[in-house]
Amino acid sequence: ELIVSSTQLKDSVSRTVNETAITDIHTHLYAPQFGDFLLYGIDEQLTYHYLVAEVMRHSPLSYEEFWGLSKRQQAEHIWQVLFLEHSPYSEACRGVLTTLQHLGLEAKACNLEVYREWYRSYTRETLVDLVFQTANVKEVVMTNDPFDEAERSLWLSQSSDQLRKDARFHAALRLDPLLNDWPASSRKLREWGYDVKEDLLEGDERSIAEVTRFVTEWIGRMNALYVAVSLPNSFHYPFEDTRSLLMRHCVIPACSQADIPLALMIGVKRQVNPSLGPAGDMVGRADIEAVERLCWEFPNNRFLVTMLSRENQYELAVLARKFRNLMVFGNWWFLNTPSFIKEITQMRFELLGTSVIPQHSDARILEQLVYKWNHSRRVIASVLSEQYQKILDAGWPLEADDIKRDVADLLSNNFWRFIHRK
Ligand code: RAT
Ligand code: ZN
Repeated sequence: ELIVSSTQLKDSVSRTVNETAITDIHTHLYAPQFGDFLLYGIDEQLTYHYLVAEVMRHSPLSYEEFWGLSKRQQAEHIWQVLFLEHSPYSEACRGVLTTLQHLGLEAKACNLEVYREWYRSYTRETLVDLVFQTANVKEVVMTNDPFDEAERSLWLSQSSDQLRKDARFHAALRLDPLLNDWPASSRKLREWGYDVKEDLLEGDERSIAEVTRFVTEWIGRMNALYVAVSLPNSFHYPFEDTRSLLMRHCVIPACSQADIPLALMIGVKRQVNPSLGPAGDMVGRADIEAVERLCWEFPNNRFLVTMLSRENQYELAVLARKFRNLMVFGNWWFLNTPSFIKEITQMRFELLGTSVIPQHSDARILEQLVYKWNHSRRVIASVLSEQYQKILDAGWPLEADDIKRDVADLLSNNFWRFIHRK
């Protein structure tokens, strides 16, 4: 079917974007087999750390008082302050509303019991089905941390086939502690039977082999699609530090051995206000040359990269023009807001055409898949329509099937091709 008018174009693009099932390449969700690890429900949605940061700007409570409340009380406080006493139009507040709307729930219930009651007729499994269907997401990648004691013991106690039973959930091996806090991680590794020195020096073949063994074992145990790390805005590479050494000699070689990419999420300044707990992290502009040097030094490795600072987006997109082993993905965290998604996605489409992964959800709570993807899909469809309109204007004959192909690439296939699976 040939696209001949602007109305037909807009319809076709928005229909295709809505109907194409998503592969969500970075979330904090867990398969139902992980039990309580999978968060859901109105209380979890309302106590999302994005909303905690917002409520503390209005709340009369001290940090200690807020954290002293039970989860239900925190949720009630946030509902009262952010939704009833002010209009909930921030992205994180609006997200809750979009989710309620798409799940068929009342927008402004007189109290949270109304919502809690609704959830009682669902199990983890049936809610996962409902949410995946409502969000039109076909599969998600989890964030799996072997340094988290609870998660580690789950992987070690269950057969990993059991944990990987639900094919909609894939694992990613997250290595923040290893690369960002070596002193503490090296102690743990020793406890777990890896012969590593805390004072890690270039040429310490034994420690290097042992860390590589640790990474390789966990890639295998999880059947990880990629290895991931979030890095501070002060990240430099190469650099005279343990992180550089571990990346160069352990993590990157383990990735090439397993033929999987390394995902770098760069630009988070952790805990600038620890009183806010998980809501206390800040953004900082980072050094793009670190990514340039990695892509250059390891042409046979692949890097999935997202950066937190708006100021880094342009240079990151340009860098992807220079290195085919670099895949830019997502609008991360504070950038996962419509105005930035629009600006950044448009720039990426102009510089990189269809060879990007425009978005991931970062959902921590199951139902967030609904709003994060609803909001992103709208922006992606509108930016995409503009790009297609420009080539129509230039006389290019555009078919509805071309749109389908491109959208499937953007929302799913680019990822699978980049990681060499499927
Ligand atoms: O977006 C978030 O929920 C953050 O707290 C982080 O988890 C971030 O996405 C990360 O993966 O480090
Ligand atoms: Zn995340």
